Amino acid sequence: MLVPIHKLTEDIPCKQRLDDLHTYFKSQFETEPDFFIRVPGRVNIIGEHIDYCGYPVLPMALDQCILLAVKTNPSDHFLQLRNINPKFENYKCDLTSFNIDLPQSGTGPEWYKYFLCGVKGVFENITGEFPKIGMYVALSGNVPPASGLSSSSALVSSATLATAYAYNISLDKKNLASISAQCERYIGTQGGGMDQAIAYLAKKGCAKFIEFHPELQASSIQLPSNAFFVVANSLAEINKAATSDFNQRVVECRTACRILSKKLGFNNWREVFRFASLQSRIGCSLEELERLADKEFSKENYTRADVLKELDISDQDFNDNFLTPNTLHMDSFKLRQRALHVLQESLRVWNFKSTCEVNSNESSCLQKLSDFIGQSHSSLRHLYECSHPSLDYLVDISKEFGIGARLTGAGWGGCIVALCNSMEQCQRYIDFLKEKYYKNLPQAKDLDLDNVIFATCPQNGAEIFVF
Ligand code: ADP
Ligand code: NG1
Ligand code: MG
Repeated sequence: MLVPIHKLTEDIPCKQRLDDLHTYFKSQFETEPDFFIRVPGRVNIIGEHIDYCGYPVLPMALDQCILLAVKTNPSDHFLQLRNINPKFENYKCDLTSFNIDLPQSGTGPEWYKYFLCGVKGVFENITGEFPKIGMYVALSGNVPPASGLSSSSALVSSATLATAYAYNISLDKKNLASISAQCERYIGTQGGGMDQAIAYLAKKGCAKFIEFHPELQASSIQLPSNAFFVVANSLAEINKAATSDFNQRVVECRTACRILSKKLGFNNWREVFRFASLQSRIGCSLEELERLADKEFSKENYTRADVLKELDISDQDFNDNFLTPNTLHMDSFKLRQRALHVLQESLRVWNFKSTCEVNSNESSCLQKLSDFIGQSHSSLRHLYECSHPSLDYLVDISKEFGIGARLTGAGWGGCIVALCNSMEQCQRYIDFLKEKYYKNLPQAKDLDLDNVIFATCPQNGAEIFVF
């Protein structure tokens, strides 16, 4: 399936933003763009921190998206980037020689480095020598950044798509999703591919069940017609590439998986670092793997020495081949808790999917879905420890209101997603959170609440627009 190319018509939902971007592009570059790109953010309904373990997830695309206006310039080889939001500085580089060097610590990478990830990803997929052509690019984004709605992957995927189209390489959606997932890792985080997959493969009206093992696959899930989703931003921002929290969880999962593989006597245990691969090799159910993890990981906390002993490897080997540059300091590993979260969360995704499939729009069905959502948050909070006090508070007050909610995206800040049973309930719930949460924030009067708390339904994936 190829990324669709549409004519710019009047009935495009983001037409006004495209028009504004068009005007901005002309003011910046004094020329017309050749084409436009739209790539959506996403909300993950259930299945958190399991994509990088090879397990399926269940996201849907949002209205909020990254838009690009692009013109290629075969007469030079410079990338010139502008952002309609003046907070983000202009950028220019030579496409024949650029680097994505990352800041040592503290603040996250500069915004344009996410764009460079996409360019680099495409370049690596063109074989042989090829001439570099210049690109003028203007960007407009309204996915709340650093909030778990995948602004980063919408940005990286938009750059991949723009570069692929400019360089005339295949517009196959799965191929582009895989390239985008791989190249976003140049930003320093070892993500699993959910965000880039939904960015390309999303379909209006459906959530997607996205599988990664043995290969990328997306099938449509018809949500019950009485299921309505609200996204609420805690406003605690967290740039995932600015801290090592995300990669620490990835490392804990990979380590737990390798230890189990070794205990089970697999000779190539080093290569078995995703639970989904281990499960296929054993040929067992998720429940059986969970029982195994429960039995084998008896400690609440594993020190580095414990891990080295379990794997029978040296400290040097561990640093060189198991850790990432920003997790070299790790000396505490909660293997049991992380493994149990991953396996139980994966089971919840399957149960959520089958509940949707047998659904008769009865309230008992919605109650079940709501329970899975509540259990997911609790597991992320207690076993995976990636929540934030503001997220926990939002989930707790939602429960008081009778609504199941959970953190969505990587966590440590960002948004919750909540399940309501009607548009009317969405509106009452939104009003309730405005009163109970947003009104009390110090920045209350400056908030654009429509982009902070909103009802949402599944949108299409990436598209190209031409004149
Ligand atoms: P998210 O959960 O939104 O994916 P990340 O921490 O992974 O959060 O990525 C957020 C980063 O992506 C921002 O700090 C910024 O560098 C970049 N980004 C997101 N949206 C935009 C935008 N509209 N313009 C420029 N950069 C953006
Ligand atoms: P966000 O919150 O969008 O940065 C991250 C990962 C996903 C997935 C989720 C947790 C990236 C690009 N994205 O999302 O792959 O692991 O966390 O479920 O690393
Ligand atoms: Mg991200």
